[in-house]
Amino acid sequence: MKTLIVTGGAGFIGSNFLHLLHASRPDWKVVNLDALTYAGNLENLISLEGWKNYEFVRGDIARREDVERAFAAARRFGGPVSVVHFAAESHVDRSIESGLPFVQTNVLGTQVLLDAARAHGVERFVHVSTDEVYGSLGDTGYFTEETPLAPNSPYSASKAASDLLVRAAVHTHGFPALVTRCSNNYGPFQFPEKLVPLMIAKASDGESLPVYGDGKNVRDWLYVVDHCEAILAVLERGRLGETYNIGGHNEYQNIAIVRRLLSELGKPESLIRYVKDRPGHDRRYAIDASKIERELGWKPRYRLEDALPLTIAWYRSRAGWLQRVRSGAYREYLARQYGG
Ligand code: NAD
Ligand code: TDX
Repeated sequence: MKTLIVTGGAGFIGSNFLHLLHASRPDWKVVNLDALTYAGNLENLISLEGWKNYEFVRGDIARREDVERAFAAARRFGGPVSVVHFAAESHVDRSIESGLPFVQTNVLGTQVLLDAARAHGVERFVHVSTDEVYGSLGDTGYFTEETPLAPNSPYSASKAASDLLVRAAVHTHGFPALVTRCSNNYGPFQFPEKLVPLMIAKASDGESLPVYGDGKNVRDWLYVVDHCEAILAVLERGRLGETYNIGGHNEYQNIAIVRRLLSELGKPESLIRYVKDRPGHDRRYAIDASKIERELGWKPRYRLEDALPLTIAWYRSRAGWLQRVRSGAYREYLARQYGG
C-alpha cells in the first residue's frame, strides 16, 4: 500500500494515470492536487466517484499553502508519501504566445513542490518530463538519457529548467527523485489543442485541418496507457536519481497521422490545409527507450495502427465530452462548484 500525491491529475495524462491506479492499485491512497486551469477537467475523473481512497485538493503547485493542504490530506491517509508530478503548462503553441505561465508553473511550481516534498520526507518523487528537453533531431539518431539538454521552445526550456531543479535536489540534498522523459502521447481525455484530438474534432465537424509547415515534422507517438504503465514501473521499481526515457517506437510524420485520421474517419483529404509553420518548430523527436526496457522490463504494448482507431472510437463515443470541452461548457461545473 502506498499514499500518493499526484499533481495535475485532472489533465490528460494525470487522469489516465488515476484510472490506472484505480483499476490496478485500488488499496493505494491517492490525493490529486490540481489547480484546474483550462486544461484541468474534473469530468475526466467521474469514474473515480465512490473511490474511498481518493481525495481531490484544488490548489496551485506554486503556492506553498496549497501544497501543504495536499500533504495534510496525504498524512490523514497515513503511511509514507510519494509524489508523481504531472502538473504543468503543457502546450508549445501557448508558450510561444507567452512564456510566463510556463515559468510560473513548470519552474517555480516544481521548486515549491520539491521544497515541500523534501520537508515532508517523501519516499519517492517521480518528475514527469518530456523528450522536448533534448531539442530536435535530424533524419537519423535517437534521444538517449545522455543526450545534452537543448530545449528550443519556452515550454521545453521551462521543462528543462524543472528537470535541472530536480537534478540539483538529488545531488545537493540526496532527494529521492526520478525523472521520466516521454514522447508525444495520444489517447482518451486529451485536450483538443494537441494534434490528434484537434484533428479528430475538426474533421468530425467538417472543418479544415491546419498542418504546420510542410507537415513532415516527425514525432514518436506513445499511447497514453503505455505511458502511464511506464510511470508506474518507474515509481515502483526505478533506481533513485535516474532518468528514464519512454517512447513508443512509433515515428510518423504529422501529415501521415492526419491522413490516417481522415481515412479512419471516412473524411476527404481535401480538408487538409497547410498553414504557416510554428516558430522554432522542432523537426524530429525519436526516443531510445532501451534503458527502461532493460532495467524495468517495460515495453509499449500498443502500436499506432491499433491505438489510433481506439482513440478515434473513444472520441466518437464521448461526443458530449468533446463538445463540452470545445465550447468551454466543462468550466460551468467548475464555476458552480468553486465559483470561478
Ligand atoms: P495537461 O495540460 O493535459 O494537464 C495539466 C494539468 O496540470 C491540468 O489538470 C492542469 O489543471 C494542471 N495544472 C496546471 N498548472 C497547475 C498548477 N500551477 N498547479 C496545479 N495544477 C496545475 O498536460 P498533460 O498532457 O497531461 O501532461 C502532463 C505532464 O506530462 C506535463 O508535465 C507534460 O509536460 C508532460 N508531458 C506530456 C506529453 C504529452 O504528449 N501530452 C509528453 C511528454 C511529457
Ligand atoms: O494544429 C496543429 N498543427 C500541426 O501541424 C497542431 C496543434 C500541431 N501541429 C504539429 C506540431 C507538431 O509537430 O503537430 C505536432 C504535434 O504538435 P502538438 O500536439 O502541439 O505536440 P508537440 O508540440 O509535439 O508537444 C507535445 O509532445 C511533447 C506535448 O504538447 C508536450 O506537452 C509534450 O512534452
